[in-house]
Amino acid sequence: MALERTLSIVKPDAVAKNVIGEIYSRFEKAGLKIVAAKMKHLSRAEAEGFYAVHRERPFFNALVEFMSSGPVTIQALEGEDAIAKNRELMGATNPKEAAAGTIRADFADSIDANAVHGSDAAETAAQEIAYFFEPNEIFSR
Ligand code: RTP
Ligand code: MG
Repeated sequence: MALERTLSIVKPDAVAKNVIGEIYSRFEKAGLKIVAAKMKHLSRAEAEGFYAVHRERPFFNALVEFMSSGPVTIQALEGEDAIAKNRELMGATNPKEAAAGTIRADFADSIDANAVHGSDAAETAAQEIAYFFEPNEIFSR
């Protein structure tokens, strides 16, 4: 197992539902440490840049619209197998398909408003963390 970092976002729907703490608590109980954190209302351009890999997808516009619709919290999580562990805690993209007890099963309303983002691989995790955090904003523990 490798010590990894991953980029996590609590999306606008979950911030509006007042469950930031509940979600942070799941990370901590699973052994993931929050090593960087901020709250931000993404501009359209910031959301477009973040999800640039999905630019050609039919859902891109809706995704950007949603991600810039209200404040989010952005955090870097650190731990053994952090990338896969976070994806496991999140559950499937579509909350209807998410396993019981996952964040999306418990807090997401739809495939668009699905509560959280998590990096999907080591390379994207590094890029995504660098997109939002300067090295001196990350506190490895
Ligand atoms: P995320 O990047 O937000 O962590 O989600 P994910 O890896 O589980 O899913 P991804 O394929 O990367 O898609 C990014 C976000 O786009 C929306 N989406 N809509 N209507 C659709 O078919 C569809 N597919 C994806 C979701 O909100 C997803 O989180
Ligand atoms: Mg993704």
